[in-house]
Amino acid sequence: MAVELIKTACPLDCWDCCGMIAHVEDGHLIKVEGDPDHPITQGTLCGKGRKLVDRYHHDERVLEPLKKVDGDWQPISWEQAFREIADKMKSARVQYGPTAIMHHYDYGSSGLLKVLEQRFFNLFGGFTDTIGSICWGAGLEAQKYDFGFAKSNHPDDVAANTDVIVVWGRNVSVTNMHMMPYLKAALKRGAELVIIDPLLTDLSDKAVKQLHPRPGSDGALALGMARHLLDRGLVQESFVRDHAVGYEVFADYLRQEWTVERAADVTGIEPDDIRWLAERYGSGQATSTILGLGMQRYSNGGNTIRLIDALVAMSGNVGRPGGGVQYGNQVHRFDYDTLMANDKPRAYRAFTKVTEADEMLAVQDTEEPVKMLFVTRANPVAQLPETGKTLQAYGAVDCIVVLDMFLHDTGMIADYFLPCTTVFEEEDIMYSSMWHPYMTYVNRVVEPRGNTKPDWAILQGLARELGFVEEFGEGDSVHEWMDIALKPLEERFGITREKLQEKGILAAREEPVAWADYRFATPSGKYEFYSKTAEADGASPIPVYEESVESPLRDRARAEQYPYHLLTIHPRRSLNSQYYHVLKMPDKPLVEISPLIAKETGLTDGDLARVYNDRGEILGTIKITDGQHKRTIKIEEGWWGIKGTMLNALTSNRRSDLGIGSTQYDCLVNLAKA
Ligand SMILES: Nc1nc2c(c(=O)[nH]1)N[C@H]1C(S)=C(S)[C@@H](COP(=O)(O)OP(=O)(O)OC[C@H]3O[C@@H](n4cnc5c(=O)[nH]c(N)nc54)[C@H](O)[C@@H]3O)O[C@H]1N2
Ligand SMILES: Nc1nc2c(c(=O)[nH]1)N[C@H]1C(S)=C(S)[C@@H](COP(=O)(O)OP(=O)(O)OC[C@H]3O[C@@H](n4cnc5c(=O)[nH]c(N)nc54)[C@H](O)[C@@H]3O)O[C@H]1N2
Ligand code: SF4
Ligand SMILES: [Mo]
Repeated sequence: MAVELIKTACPLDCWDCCGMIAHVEDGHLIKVEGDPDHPITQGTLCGKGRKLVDRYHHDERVLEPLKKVDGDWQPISWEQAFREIADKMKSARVQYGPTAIMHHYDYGSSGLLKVLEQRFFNLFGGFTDTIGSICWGAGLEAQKYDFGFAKSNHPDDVAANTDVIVVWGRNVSVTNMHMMPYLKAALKRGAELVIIDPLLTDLSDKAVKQLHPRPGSDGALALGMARHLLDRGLVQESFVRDHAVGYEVFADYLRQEWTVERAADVTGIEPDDIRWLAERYGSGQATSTILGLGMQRYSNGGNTIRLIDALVAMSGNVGRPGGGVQYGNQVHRFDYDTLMANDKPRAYRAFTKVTEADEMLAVQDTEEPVKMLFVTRANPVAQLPETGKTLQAYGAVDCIVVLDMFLHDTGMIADYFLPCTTVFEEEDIMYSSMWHPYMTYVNRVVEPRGNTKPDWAILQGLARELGFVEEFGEGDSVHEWMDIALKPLEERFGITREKLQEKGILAAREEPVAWADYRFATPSGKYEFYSKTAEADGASPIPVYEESVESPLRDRARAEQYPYHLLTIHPRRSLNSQYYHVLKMPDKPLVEISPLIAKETGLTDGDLARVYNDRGEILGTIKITDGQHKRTIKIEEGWWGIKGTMLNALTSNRRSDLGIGSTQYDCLVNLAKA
């Protein structure tokens, strides 16, 4: 039997959005490889991408709809599942209105059609939405104020034109591995690499210098550099005069409140290092600032990104080849509103993901409670901060419906578990708004395993039961939905569904340098050091630095009790919580500490330690790592509570300053031998 090769794309929520080729023999999925025709990812996949096949075949994958009866799971038919869930939805709607049904969703799949969830709830008559982003909300809002939206230079531009690469809080080789060849090409050409990260990364030894700011203090670092540019006359006057608004207000703030020395005190970085990097920014060389999401998961995270944007802008590195401040790339302007039926009159209430537990609990004894919770492409029990609160709030809901493939922490507390297909068993369009502008057509590779269905088909089944299936879309409407969503891209770039199907991969934007025409998407049309939009939103109109809530400089008493910063960063081998059951993992996470922490706590390699604060505690195995910020602990996130580690029991559910993002890295803890 010949092996059939079918093109698809990796659905994982990753910067790279790789093109993939699935190998199928006699209807059986054998393996996936990278698609060499993908202009960016060029035929390579990471381990997680290759292991998507293991997720597809996994023994623990749920293949039948399940209902919890007296604490045990019972397989039921789709008909029964649809009927019972629809009945519960109807009676909640009659008694309390549609907002009694809440929807929590996240980035479990980057498929375009996943947003049909919202179409379903809108057509139902409304729901309680969960908005904001525990992932990158603060930084997105920051870039909205500064630029209009987040847009990045093309990866080729970094490879060809950058002189100084500043990787600022992005763990490139782990989370964005297809960036590596571009960085290597730039380094080979003679570009310099600077890393700004409290932790060591694989790139650390390739850098001319790494700065290790105290976690959460990057805004002060940007301010110290900005002040140095000002003092040395290294500000690009033509940019701040002709293409920006509010620069003078920001410059006054710099003059009045910031010096390099103050920035050094706040960040713990040597003043000479701050000047050194500032002079690189102001040297006239092309400097590309590659931001990750690490430093915006703090209570001051939005302003941190705005301050970095301001530094890059005043140094003349916005809109120039080899420059830019790369945070995200929101160039795929699909027509979501029509696809989601957002114009449908409906009852709508929005909670914020990061604080949804508090908001749910606050309404539970009112006339507008949450009675049912739908969770799709997310594992909030594991991934939302302050697990204790999530469990309490979810525990107060009458019925939880989870659409997923595995019985993870959230699946286990559901009342109905509806098994969905994997990327290999459905058609879709995959894109990521994080980095490159390409989108890929996802062909169906194999038939659905067992009794699984694509998310849209599950929602369609419920819509039929609820009486609005015609409006939702009957039969296989996948192509029609794609056509609706692609309309604006057809108008701007000539991208139609047929063309995408034929070509496989197309870019939503061709120009290599973001904002090269200096026509920004802000209300003024310029770069906004001073944002009236921010002001109207109740935020500071210019970016300012404030200590994060769990900073030892702000809350000394807390820092005495919990003297170490905990960074629960993204894992090398898993994608958030999606692989912990697929990988052979040790029982407990590694807790990486500096030699100083080892000395202060008396802990040594291999010790079992308690990591704790007033919110919770976990157990882990100590590893001493030299070279990371001396008061910072690293643990990779994504563990499963039901397998023993509830990592987010330690983190707080405070919101970020801008963009209702999370503050999961704004977290002080203590350590003790267990
Ligand atoms: N292998 C793998 N790849 C992934 C993911 C995964 O789970 N695993 N997740 C995907 C998702 S959902 C996302 S959002 C992205 C995230 O991609 P990244 O932003 O690259 O990853 P993070 O782990 O969030 O953090 C990045 C870096 O920020 C640093 N950092 C933390 N606090 C600070 C600070 O205060 N200042 C500075 N300068 N640096 C700080 C951390 O030490 C870390 O090295 O990756 C995507 N890719
Ligand atoms: N402590 C700490 N917590 C964090 C972070 C951190 O750095 N530290 N990072 C945060 C970040 S950046 C993010 S993005 C969030 C991620 O939070 P989540 O998105 O909730 O976490 P994932 O583990 O990616 O879980 C996604 C789920 O979607 C399922 N899934 C995959 N494809 C599909 C599909 O097509 N349909 C359906 N219905 N389900 C599907 C997967 O099986 C998986 O269970 O976590 C956040 N939480
Ligand atoms: S997880 Fe990221 S790097 Fe890995 S295959 Fe998927 S898109 Fe590519
Ligand atoms: Mo994320």
